[in-house]
Amino acid sequence: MNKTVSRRKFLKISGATIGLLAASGTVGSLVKKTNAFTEKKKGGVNGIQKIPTFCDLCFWKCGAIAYIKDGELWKLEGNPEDPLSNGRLCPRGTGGVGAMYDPDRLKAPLIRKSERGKEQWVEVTWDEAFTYIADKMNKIKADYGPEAMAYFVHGIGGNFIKHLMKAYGTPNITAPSFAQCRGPRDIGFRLTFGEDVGSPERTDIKNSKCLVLIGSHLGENMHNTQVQEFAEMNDNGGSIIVVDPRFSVAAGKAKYYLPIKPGTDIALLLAWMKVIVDENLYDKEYVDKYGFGFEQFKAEISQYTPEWAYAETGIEPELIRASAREMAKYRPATLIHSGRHTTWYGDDTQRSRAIALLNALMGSWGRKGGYFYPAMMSVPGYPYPPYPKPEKGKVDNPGNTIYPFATEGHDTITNGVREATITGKPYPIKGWFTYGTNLMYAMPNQDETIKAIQNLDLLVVTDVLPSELAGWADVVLPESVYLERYDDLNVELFREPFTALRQPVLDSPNEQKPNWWIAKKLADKLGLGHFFPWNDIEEYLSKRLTAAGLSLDELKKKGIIRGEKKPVYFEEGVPAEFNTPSKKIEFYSLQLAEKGHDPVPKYTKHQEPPSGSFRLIFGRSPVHTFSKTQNNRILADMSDENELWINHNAAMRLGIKSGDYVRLKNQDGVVSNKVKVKATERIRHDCVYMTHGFGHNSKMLKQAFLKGASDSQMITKYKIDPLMGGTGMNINFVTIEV
Ligand SMILES: Nc1nc2c(c(=O)[nH]1)N[C@H]1C(S)=C(S)[C@@H](COP(=O)(O)OP(=O)(O)OC[C@H]3O[C@@H](n4cnc5c(=O)[nH]c(N)nc54)[C@H](O)[C@@H]3O)O[C@H]1N2
Ligand SMILES: Nc1nc2c(c(=O)[nH]1)N[C@H]1C(S)=C(S)[C@@H](COP(=O)(O)OP(=O)(O)OC[C@H]3O[C@@H](n4cnc5c(=O)[nH]c(N)nc54)[C@H](O)[C@@H]3O)O[C@H]1N2
Ligand code: SF4
Ligand SMILES: [Mo]
Repeated sequence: MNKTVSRRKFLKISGATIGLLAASGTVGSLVKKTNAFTEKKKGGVNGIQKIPTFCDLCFWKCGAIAYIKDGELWKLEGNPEDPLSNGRLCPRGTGGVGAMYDPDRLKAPLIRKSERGKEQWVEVTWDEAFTYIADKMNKIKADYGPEAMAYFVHGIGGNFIKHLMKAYGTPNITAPSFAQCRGPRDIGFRLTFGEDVGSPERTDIKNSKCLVLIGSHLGENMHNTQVQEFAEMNDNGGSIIVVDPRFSVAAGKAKYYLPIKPGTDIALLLAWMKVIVDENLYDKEYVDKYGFGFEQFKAEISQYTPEWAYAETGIEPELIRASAREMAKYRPATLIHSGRHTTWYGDDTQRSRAIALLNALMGSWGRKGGYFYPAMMSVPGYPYPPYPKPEKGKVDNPGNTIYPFATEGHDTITNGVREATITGKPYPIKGWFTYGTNLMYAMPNQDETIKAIQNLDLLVVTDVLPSELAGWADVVLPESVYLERYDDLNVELFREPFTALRQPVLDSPNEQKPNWWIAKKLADKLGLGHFFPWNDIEEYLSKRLTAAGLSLDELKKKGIIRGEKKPVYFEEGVPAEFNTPSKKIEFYSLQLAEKGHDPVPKYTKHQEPPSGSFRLIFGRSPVHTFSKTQNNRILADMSDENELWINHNAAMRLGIKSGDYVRLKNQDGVVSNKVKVKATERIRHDCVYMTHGFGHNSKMLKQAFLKGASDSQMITKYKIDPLMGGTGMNINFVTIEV
C-alpha cells in the first residue's frame, strides 16, 4: 500500500495525517527545498494567519483552513464548520501544501515552437498568448462557426471559461466526469427513480445498517465524507457486504465478501433480486405504493437462479442467498451503494439500473440509511446577458439520436467530441480548449486522442503542471493553484444547504493567473468583454452573495455559511415524487423499451481473458487523485509508484515475486513502463490490478516521470454504452513481460 500510513488509519482518517507528516519533517524540508521558488512572493505577515478556503486535491471540495506562518503556507486542516470535511481532511487534502510548492509548476504562458508533441515552447506574455488564441478562435469561428470549438473541463475552476465558451457560441462543452466516470450511474438511477445520485452523493452511509459495496472501494477511494461515514457505520456494528474481484480495504471490514469474476455483476444483481422477490423479503408496501411495472419485472427476473449466477460469477449459491437475506434484514436502512466510477464494461447504465432496482426492493430511496433527499442553498447566478444560440446542435449526439439517454442537461460526451474531431462528422471540430483535465490519462485510447489533436487548428491547455496533454498543446496557460485564487462559489446539493468560498491564502509565485482573470482577459480580446461586466472576482462574488442575502466579508472569515436543515427522508415529510414518465419507481421502463433497449436489465456475457492473459482492472490510490498528484512531493513521499497486484499462484507460475519489476503488454501490443509486482492472495487469478494515474511520461514532471505504470496507456480498447455513450474501460487484457 504505502509506507507511512497503515490501512487501519485510512478508515480512521483525521487531522493526524498532517501531524504525521510534520513530525517526519516532510512538510518543513520540502518547503525548504523549494524556497528559491517561493522567495519572490512571501506574504510578508509575521506570525500565524488562519484563512478558510476549500480543497481542490479532488472534487469533493472539503472546507479547509490554511495556516500561514511567517508568510509561508505551513499546513492545511479541515474546517470544523464544513459538513463535507467535518473538520478533517483526507491525506491528499493535507498534502495540498505540496501542490503549491511543486518546483515543476508552469510559470509563464507558453507557445509551441516546433512540431506538436515535441514539448518545445517559448515563454510569452499573457497578452501575446491571448492575441494568439483570439486570432485562431476568430478564424475558426469565421471558417467553421463557433460550434467548431470544444471545451474540455473538469472542476469548479473551469466555470468562468465555460461561461466564455458559451458566450463565444459553442454547445460543445464536455467533462470526463460523465462519459469516463459517473454518467452510467446517474442515467441508470434517473431511469429508475427520476433523479441522479449526484456529487457529493446522496448516500446516507452513516445511518445505514447494511452497506453493500459493488466495486466501490471506499477507504482507497477517499471521498472524505463517505469514508468518515463508512468508518462510523462500521464502528456502530453495521453489516458490510463487499463485491470485488480484489480483497479491497473495504473487504477487510465486510461480513460477506464476494470475490466476483470481473464483468459479471449484473448476473449477481439479478440473482439477488430473484431471491429477495421469491422469498418475499422486499418492502411490499413501498413497492406497491411507489412501484411501476413490478409484475413484469418479477416475471423477467424469475429465470435468474443463484445456481445460474454461480456459473457466471463464481459466487456460491448459498453465499448469494445468505447475502441477499442479510440485506433484507436491515431494510430500509440497507444501502446498496451506487458506485461512482461506473464506466466498466459498456453495459454500465443497465448495471446501475439493476443496483437502483435492488435499492427499490429494499425501499431505501428516500429513507433513513438509504438515499436521502438533498437540499441546496438558493444563490442566484450572475445576471449575465443571454448567450448566442448555436446554430448547430451538440456534435456528439445530434438530436439525441445516437445515445438516447445522454440528453439535454448533460455535457457533451468527451469521446463523441474526439470522434467528431477525427472524422469531421457531423461537422468539423477545429479547436480544443482544456481546463484542469489531462485527457491523455482521462480518456481511453491515447492514439485516438493524438489523432484528434493532429486535426486541430488550435489546442489550448490550462493547467498548473506540464501534463502529458500540455505536451501536445499550441498554447499552455499556467494557472495559479487553488490556494492562490478565488473560484466560483461552491453551492451544492447535500444533507444540508451551504455556500462555501475558495479564496487565496498566498500570492502566486510567478506569472500564474487565476481562471477568472484568464476568462475575462481573453473575452476582451475576443470582443466578448460585455459578458464579463464585473471588474474583478470580488465584485462578481459580492453580487451573487448579496442577491442571496449573504455577505462576502462573512464568508471570507468563515469559509462556509450553512443554511437551515431541511427534512431529507420520506418519513420526515419529503414528498415521494418521482420524475419518471409514470411518476413512479420504474421497475419496468417503457422509455427503454420504446428506444429498443431492455426494459428490465438483462445479463450479457463479456469476453474473458485469453489463456495466459489477465483482465486489467484499476482503482484509486488513497493518497493520490487521478493523474494529478503523483508529482506532489508530499504525497509522493507516501506513495511514489503503483504496484501490480497479481494472484500469488499466477505469480508463482510466471516465476515472479513481490518486489520484482515487470512490464505489461496489452492485446494490441502496447507495452507499459516497469511496475513493481505485488503477489497476493487478495486478488482473483483472472485479473491484475493497479492504481490509476502513475507512469507519467512528461519529462518535466521530475518527481513522477516514469514512476510506476499507466493504466491509461494500456486501455486501448473500450466499449461504448449504447444508452449514454460512456466508455467501458475494464475490457483490456494484458500479459506479463518478465
Ligand atoms: N485509465 C483510467 N482512466 C480514467 C480513470 C481511471 O481510473 N483510469 N478515471 C476516470 C475518472 S473516475 C475521472 S473523474 C476522470 C478524471 O480525469 P481528469 O479530471 O482529467 O484527471 P487528470 O487526468 O488527473 O487531469 C487533471 C489535470 O488537472 C491539472 N490540474 C490540477 N490542479 C489544477 C488547477 O488548479 N488548475 C488547472 N487549470 N489544472 C489543474 C492536473 O495537473 C492534471 O493535468 O478520469 C477518468 N479516466
Ligand atoms: N484517493 C482517491 N479517492 C478518490 C479519487 C481519487 O483519485 N483518489 N477519485 C474519486 C473519483 S472521481 C471517483 S469516480 C471514485 C472512484 O472510485 P469507486 O467508484 O469507488 O471505484 P472504481 O474506480 O469504479 O472501482 C475500483 C474498484 O472496483 C473493483 N472492480 C474492478 N472490476 C470490477 C468488477 O467487474 N466488478 C466489481 N464488483 N468490482 C470490480 C476494483 O478491484 C476496485 O476495488 O473515487 C473518488 N475518490
Ligand atoms: S476528499 Fe480529500 S482531496 Fe478531496 S476535497 Fe476532501 S480533503 Fe481534498
Ligand atoms: Mo470520477
